[in-house]
Amino acid sequence: MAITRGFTGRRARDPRLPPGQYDARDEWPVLHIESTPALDTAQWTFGVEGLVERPVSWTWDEIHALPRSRYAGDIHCVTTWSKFDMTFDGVSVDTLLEAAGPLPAATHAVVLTHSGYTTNLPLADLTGGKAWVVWDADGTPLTREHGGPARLLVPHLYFWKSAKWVSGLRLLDHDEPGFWERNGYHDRGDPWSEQRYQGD
Ligand SMILES: Nc1nc2c(c(=O)[nH]1)N[C@H]1C(S)=C(S)[C@@H](COP(=O)(O)O)O[C@H]1N2
Ligand SMILES: [Mo]
Repeated sequence: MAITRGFTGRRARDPRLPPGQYDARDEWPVLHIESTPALDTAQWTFGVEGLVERPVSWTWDEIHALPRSRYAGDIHCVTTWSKFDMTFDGVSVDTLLEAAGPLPAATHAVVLTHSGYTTNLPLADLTGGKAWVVWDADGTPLTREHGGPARLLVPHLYFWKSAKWVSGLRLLDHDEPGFWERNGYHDRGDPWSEQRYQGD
């Protein structure tokens, strides 16, 4: 019996998979450096500060009163796992920035968290429908280890930009490296260009 290997046995690489990544399928790894904080939604706040017309801070109830926004799509971690077709619900960072009114001088942001982790982004990567503060993943509240009650979501960049237990954004007129960016990770982290480490 003739066996034609290759025609049925090999699957094409999924075009949604950036270079060097694998499909984690049902697994959603948990990765963070600090210990998981126990944050009560009654105490949780999110603020926009720095180079803005009016610093704004929202409580849990206040941020839920803003227009909802959903991301449906893929996420990519620098440790090489990707997950397809996730949904996250929350509010668009555009909505939050609009309320604070970024000053013309603002070009970058440092993302702040309730647990001390930081990461940095050009404002252009946080605006235009590309970034969210989210509290639901795949229709259920974010678990504490995945950043609950709420985390940042910047899915077009490697997942270390998506700070868990997010507490706010500080707008700056310059780039200021966050935790991993000071410790060898790439400043921007575009998975499609494999910007994993400094010098990539
Ligand atoms: N507060 C905080 N957020 C963080 C991190 C962290 O160490 N602390 N690690 C980042 C990294 S490197 C990754 S890959 C993702 C992992 O998110 P997950 O555990 O929900 O998969 O969280 C990001 N956000
Ligand atoms: Mo990561």
